[in-house]
Amino acid sequence: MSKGEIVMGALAPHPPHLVYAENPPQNEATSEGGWEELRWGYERLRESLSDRDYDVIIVHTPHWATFIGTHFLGVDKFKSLSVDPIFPNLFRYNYDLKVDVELSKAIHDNAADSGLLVKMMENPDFRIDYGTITSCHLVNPEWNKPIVCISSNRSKFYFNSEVMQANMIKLGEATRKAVEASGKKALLLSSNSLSHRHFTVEPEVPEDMSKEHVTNHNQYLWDMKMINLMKEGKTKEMIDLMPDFTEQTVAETEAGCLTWLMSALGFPDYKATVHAYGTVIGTGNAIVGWDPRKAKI
Ligand code: 2X7
Ligand code: FE2
Repeated sequence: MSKGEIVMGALAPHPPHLVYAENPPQNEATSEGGWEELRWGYERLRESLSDRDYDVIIVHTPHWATFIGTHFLGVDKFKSLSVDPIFPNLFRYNYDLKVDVELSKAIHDNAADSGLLVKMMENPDFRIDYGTITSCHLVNPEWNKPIVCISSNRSKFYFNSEVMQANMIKLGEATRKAVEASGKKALLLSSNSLSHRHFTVEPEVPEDMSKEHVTNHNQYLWDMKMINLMKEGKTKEMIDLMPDFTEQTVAETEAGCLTWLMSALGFPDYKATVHAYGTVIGTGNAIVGWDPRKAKI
Protein backbone atom coordinates (compact mmCIF):
# COMPACT_ATOMS: atom_id res chain seq x y z
CA MET A 1 0.00 0.00 0.00
CA SER A 2 1.36 3.43 -0.89
CA LYS A 3 1.67 6.09 1.77
CA GLY A 4 -1.41 8.22 2.36
CA GLU A 5 -1.22 12.01 2.23
CA ILE A 6 -2.96 15.23 3.06
CA VAL A 7 -3.73 16.71 -0.36
CA MET A 8 -4.85 20.06 0.99
CA GLY A 9 -5.75 21.80 4.22
CA ALA A 10 -8.29 24.61 4.31
CA LEU A 11 -9.71 27.13 6.68
CA ALA A 12 -13.38 26.63 5.80
CA PRO A 13 -15.69 28.75 7.98
CA HIS A 14 -19.28 27.68 8.51
CA PRO A 15 -21.69 30.63 8.84
CA PRO A 16 -25.01 28.94 7.96
CA HIS A 17 -25.86 32.14 6.06
CA LEU A 18 -23.63 30.98 3.22
CA VAL A 19 -25.67 27.81 2.68
CA TYR A 20 -28.90 29.80 3.03
CA ALA A 21 -27.63 32.23 0.37
CA GLU A 22 -26.89 29.37 -2.08
CA ASN A 23 -30.44 27.93 -1.93
CA PRO A 24 -29.43 24.26 -2.19
CA PRO A 25 -32.32 21.74 -2.33
CA GLN A 26 -31.36 20.33 1.10
CA ASN A 27 -32.12 23.60 2.91
CA GLU A 28 -35.76 24.41 3.65
CA ALA A 29 -35.22 28.18 3.93
CA THR A 30 -34.92 30.24 0.75
CA SER A 31 -33.04 33.49 0.15
CA GLU A 32 -32.34 36.21 -2.38
CA GLY A 33 -28.57 35.57 -2.16
CA GLY A 34 -26.02 37.56 -0.16
CA TRP A 35 -22.40 37.22 1.12
CA GLU A 36 -21.13 36.78 -2.46
CA GLU A 37 -17.52 37.59 -1.58
CA LEU A 38 -17.36 34.52 0.68
CA ARG A 39 -19.44 32.30 -1.58
CA TRP A 40 -17.23 33.16 -4.55
CA GLY A 41 -14.25 32.42 -2.32
CA TYR A 42 -15.66 28.93 -1.76
CA GLU A 43 -16.01 28.63 -5.55
CA ARG A 44 -12.31 29.42 -5.86
CA LEU A 45 -11.44 26.87 -3.15
CA ARG A 46 -13.47 24.20 -4.98
CA GLU A 47 -11.73 25.15 -8.23
CA SER A 48 -8.32 24.75 -6.55
CA LEU A 49 -9.38 21.22 -5.56
CA SER A 50 -10.67 20.26 -8.99
CA ASP A 51 -7.35 18.67 -10.03
CA ARG A 52 -6.80 17.04 -6.62
CA ASP A 53 -8.02 13.53 -6.16
CA TYR A 54 -9.04 12.78 -2.56
CA ASP A 55 -10.85 9.95 -0.74
CA VAL A 56 -12.06 11.58 2.46
CA ILE A 57 -12.74 14.93 4.13
CA ILE A 58 -11.57 15.30 7.74
CA VAL A 59 -13.32 18.16 9.51
CA HIS A 60 -12.67 19.63 12.95
CA THR A 61 -15.70 21.57 14.17
CA PRO A 62 -16.38 24.09 16.98
CA HIS A 63 -20.08 23.26 17.14
CA TRP A 64 -19.66 19.73 18.36
CA ALA A 65 -18.30 20.71 21.74
CA THR A 66 -17.16 17.95 24.09
CA PHE A 67 -16.02 18.62 27.64
CA ILE A 68 -14.35 15.29 28.36
CA GLY A 69 -11.85 14.57 25.62
CA THR A 70 -12.07 14.65 21.84
CA HIS A 71 -14.77 12.57 20.15
CA PHE A 72 -14.94 11.06 16.64
CA LEU A 73 -17.98 9.95 14.65
CA GLY A 74 -18.08 6.17 14.78
CA VAL A 75 -21.19 5.24 12.77
CA ASP A 76 -20.97 4.85 9.01
CA LYS A 77 -24.09 6.83 7.99
CA PHE A 78 -26.13 9.72 9.37
CA LYS A 79 -29.35 11.10 7.95
CA SER A 80 -31.55 13.72 9.60
CA LEU A 81 -32.51 17.38 9.75
CA SER A 82 -30.03 19.89 11.18
CA VAL A 83 -31.53 23.12 12.51
CA ASP A 84 -29.27 25.97 13.56
CA PRO A 85 -30.20 26.83 17.15
CA ILE A 86 -29.57 30.58 16.66
CA PHE A 87 -30.70 30.93 13.05
CA PRO A 88 -33.54 28.41 12.53
CA ASN A 89 -34.98 30.90 10.03
CA LEU A 90 -31.91 30.37 7.80
CA PHE A 91 -30.73 26.82 8.27
CA ARG A 92 -32.95 23.74 8.29
CA TYR A 93 -30.82 21.33 6.32
CA ASN A 94 -31.61 17.72 5.39
CA TYR A 95 -28.32 15.87 5.49
CA ASP A 96 -27.43 12.37 4.40
CA LEU A 97 -23.74 11.63 4.88
CA LYS A 98 -21.22 8.80 5.09
CA VAL A 99 -18.40 8.45 7.61
CA ASP A 100 -15.02 6.80 7.08
CA VAL A 101 -15.16 4.96 10.41
CA GLU A 102 -11.92 3.08 9.74
CA LEU A 103 -9.90 6.28 9.41
CA SER A 104 -11.82 7.89 12.26
CA LYS A 105 -10.85 5.00 14.54
CA ALA A 106 -7.22 5.11 13.35
CA ILE A 107 -6.94 8.81 14.30
CA HIS A 108 -8.69 8.05 17.60
CA ASP A 109 -6.19 5.26 18.37
CA ASN A 110 -3.14 7.36 17.46
CA ALA A 111 -4.45 10.22 19.60
CA ALA A 112 -4.97 7.82 22.52
CA ASP A 113 -1.39 6.54 22.09
CA SER A 114 -0.13 10.11 22.34
CA GLY A 115 -1.90 10.53 25.69
CA LEU A 116 -5.06 12.36 24.62
CA LEU A 117 -8.44 11.50 26.12
CA VAL A 118 -10.61 10.29 23.21
CA LYS A 119 -13.89 8.52 22.49
CA MET A 120 -15.69 7.08 19.48
CA MET A 121 -19.27 8.43 19.21
CA GLU A 122 -21.40 5.39 18.39
CA ASN A 123 -24.96 6.67 18.87
CA PRO A 124 -26.74 6.22 15.48
CA ASP A 125 -29.25 8.96 16.41
CA PHE A 126 -26.56 11.56 17.05
CA ARG A 127 -27.38 14.94 15.42
CA ILE A 128 -24.51 16.26 13.26
CA ASP A 129 -23.64 19.87 14.07
CA TYR A 130 -24.26 22.66 11.57
CA GLY A 131 -20.55 23.61 11.47
CA THR A 132 -19.64 20.25 9.96
CA ILE A 133 -22.54 20.31 7.54
CA THR A 134 -21.96 23.87 6.36
CA SER A 135 -18.20 23.55 5.77
CA CYS A 136 -18.55 20.15 4.06
CA HIS A 137 -21.45 21.38 1.91
CA LEU A 138 -19.58 24.47 0.73
CA VAL A 139 -16.42 22.50 -0.08
CA ASN A 140 -18.16 19.50 -1.64
CA PRO A 141 -21.85 20.22 -2.41
CA GLU A 142 -22.14 16.80 -4.12
CA TRP A 143 -21.47 15.03 -0.80
CA ASN A 144 -19.74 12.28 -2.75
CA LYS A 145 -16.93 11.72 -0.22
CA PRO A 146 -17.10 10.20 3.26
CA ILE A 147 -16.12 12.38 6.17
CA VAL A 148 -14.27 12.04 9.44
CA CYS A 149 -15.65 14.46 12.01
CA ILE A 150 -13.68 15.53 15.09
CA SER A 151 -15.27 17.31 18.05
CA SER A 152 -13.75 20.31 19.77
CA ASN A 153 -12.69 19.58 23.30
CA ARG A 154 -13.29 22.68 25.44
CA SER A 155 -9.93 22.51 27.18
CA LYS A 156 -9.47 26.26 26.68
CA PHE A 157 -12.35 26.77 29.10
CA TYR A 158 -11.62 23.93 31.49
CA PHE A 159 -7.88 24.75 31.57
CA ASN A 160 -6.49 27.51 29.32
CA SER A 161 -5.39 28.31 25.74
CA GLU A 162 -1.95 26.80 26.23
CA VAL A 163 -3.38 23.40 27.23
CA MET A 164 -5.81 23.55 24.32
CA GLN A 165 -3.01 24.34 21.85
CA ALA A 166 -0.71 21.61 23.21
CA ASN A 167 -3.53 19.06 22.84
CA MET A 168 -4.43 20.20 19.33
CA ILE A 169 -0.80 19.94 18.25
CA LYS A 170 -0.81 16.29 19.41
CA LEU A 171 -4.14 15.69 17.68
CA GLY A 172 -2.81 17.17 14.42
CA GLU A 173 0.22 14.86 14.54
CA ALA A 174 -2.03 11.87 15.28
CA THR A 175 -4.21 12.80 12.32
CA ARG A 176 -1.28 13.09 9.92
CA LYS A 177 0.18 9.73 11.02
CA ALA A 178 -3.18 8.00 10.62
CA VAL A 179 -3.70 9.46 7.15
CA GLU A 180 -0.21 8.38 6.06
CA ALA A 181 -0.69 4.86 7.40
CA SER A 182 -4.13 4.54 5.78
CA GLY A 183 -2.84 4.95 2.22
CA LYS A 184 -5.69 7.44 1.65
CA LYS A 185 -5.70 10.95 0.29
CA ALA A 186 -7.37 13.38 2.68
CA LEU A 187 -8.67 16.93 2.56
CA LEU A 188 -8.55 18.59 5.99
CA LEU A 189 -10.97 21.35 7.02
CA SER A 190 -10.71 23.71 9.95
CA SER A 191 -14.35 24.77 10.25
CA ASN A 192 -14.17 28.12 12.00
CA SER A 193 -14.56 31.86 11.69
CA LEU A 194 -11.73 34.16 12.80
CA SER A 195 -12.92 37.20 14.85
CA HIS A 196 -16.26 36.42 16.36
CA ARG A 197 -17.89 39.45 17.91
CA HIS A 198 -21.23 39.73 16.17
CA PHE A 199 -24.38 41.81 16.03
CA THR A 200 -27.12 40.77 18.43
CA VAL A 201 -29.95 41.93 16.17
CA GLU A 202 -30.53 40.43 12.74
CA PRO A 203 -31.60 42.73 9.87
CA GLU A 204 -35.22 42.31 8.79
CA VAL A 205 -33.95 40.82 5.53
CA PRO A 206 -30.95 38.68 6.67
CA GLU A 207 -29.30 38.93 3.24
CA ASP A 208 -29.54 42.74 3.16
CA MET A 209 -25.88 43.40 2.38
CA SER A 210 -26.19 47.12 3.16
CA LYS A 211 -26.20 46.01 6.82
CA GLU A 212 -23.14 43.74 6.71
CA HIS A 213 -19.77 44.88 8.05
CA VAL A 214 -17.14 43.86 10.59
CA THR A 215 -18.28 44.48 14.18
CA ASN A 216 -15.30 46.72 15.00
CA HIS A 217 -11.99 47.93 13.60
CA ASN A 218 -9.99 46.07 16.27
CA GLN A 219 -11.40 42.78 14.97
CA TYR A 220 -10.54 43.72 11.40
CA LEU A 221 -6.92 44.57 12.32
CA TRP A 222 -6.49 41.28 14.20
CA ASP A 223 -7.99 39.27 11.33
CA MET A 224 -5.60 40.95 8.87
CA LYS A 225 -2.65 40.26 11.17
CA MET A 226 -3.49 36.54 11.21
CA ILE A 227 -4.27 36.35 7.49
CA ASN A 228 -1.02 38.12 6.57
CA LEU A 229 0.93 35.57 8.62
CA MET A 230 -0.83 32.80 6.67
CA LYS A 231 0.03 34.51 3.38
CA GLU A 232 3.67 34.87 4.42
CA GLY A 233 3.99 31.23 5.53
CA LYS A 234 4.60 32.23 9.15
CA THR A 235 2.22 29.72 10.68
CA LYS A 236 4.30 29.04 13.82
CA GLU A 237 4.16 32.75 14.60
CA MET A 238 0.42 32.68 13.95
CA ILE A 239 -0.02 29.83 16.44
CA ASP A 240 2.08 31.72 19.01
CA LEU A 241 -0.23 34.73 18.64
CA MET A 242 -3.38 32.62 18.76
CA PRO A 243 -4.12 32.97 22.50
CA ASP A 244 -3.97 36.79 22.31
CA PHE A 245 -5.91 36.91 19.04
CA THR A 246 -8.57 34.59 20.44
CA GLU A 247 -8.96 36.62 23.59
CA GLN A 248 -9.08 40.01 21.88
CA THR A 249 -11.63 39.02 19.23
CA VAL A 250 -13.42 36.14 21.02
CA ALA A 251 -12.34 34.22 17.92
CA GLU A 252 -13.72 30.80 17.05
CA THR A 253 -10.08 29.60 17.05
CA GLU A 254 -10.84 28.97 20.74
CA ALA A 255 -12.10 25.56 19.61
CA GLY A 256 -8.64 24.48 18.42
CA CYS A 257 -9.54 23.68 14.81
CA LEU A 258 -6.92 25.91 13.23
CA THR A 259 -4.15 24.79 15.60
CA TRP A 260 -5.04 21.16 14.78
CA LEU A 261 -4.89 21.92 11.05
CA MET A 262 -1.53 23.70 11.25
CA SER A 263 -0.04 20.82 13.22
CA ALA A 264 -1.43 18.19 10.82
CA LEU A 265 0.18 20.12 7.94
CA GLY A 266 3.50 20.34 9.83
CA PHE A 267 3.26 24.15 10.36
CA PRO A 268 3.54 25.25 6.73
CA ASP A 269 6.28 27.75 5.88
CA TYR A 270 4.98 28.07 2.31
CA LYS A 271 2.41 30.67 1.34
CA ALA A 272 -1.27 30.01 1.88
CA THR A 273 -3.79 31.01 -0.78
CA VAL A 274 -6.43 33.37 0.57
CA HIS A 275 -9.57 32.81 -1.47
CA ALA A 276 -11.74 35.34 0.38
CA TYR A 277 -12.28 37.40 3.50
CA GLY A 278 -15.72 38.65 4.44
CA THR A 279 -18.02 39.24 7.37
CA VAL A 280 -21.21 37.47 8.39
CA ILE A 281 -23.38 39.22 10.95
CA GLY A 282 -20.19 41.07 11.95
CA THR A 283 -17.85 38.04 12.35
CA GLY A 284 -14.62 37.78 10.32
CA ASN A 285 -14.33 34.82 7.97
CA ALA A 286 -11.42 33.79 5.75
CA ILE A 287 -11.36 30.97 3.21
CA VAL A 288 -7.75 29.85 2.92
CA GLY A 289 -6.00 26.89 1.32
CA TRP A 290 -2.64 25.27 2.09
CA ASP A 291 -1.38 23.08 -0.74
CA PRO A 292 1.43 20.79 0.50
CA ARG A 293 2.77 20.55 -3.06
CA LYS A 294 4.16 24.04 -2.44
CA ALA A 295 6.39 22.64 0.31
CA LYS A 296 8.22 20.58 -2.28
CA ILE A 297 9.05 23.51 -4.60
O1 2X7 B 1 -21.49 29.67 13.75
C1 2X7 B 1 -21.57 30.75 13.22
C2 2X7 B 1 -20.37 31.45 12.88
N1 2X7 B 1 -19.33 30.90 13.17
C3 2X7 B 1 -20.32 32.72 12.27
C4 2X7 B 1 -21.31 33.55 11.91
C5 2X7 B 1 -22.66 33.38 12.03
C6 2X7 B 1 -23.28 32.31 12.53
O2 2X7 B 1 -22.81 31.17 12.99
FE1 FE2 C 1 -19.59 29.06 14.38
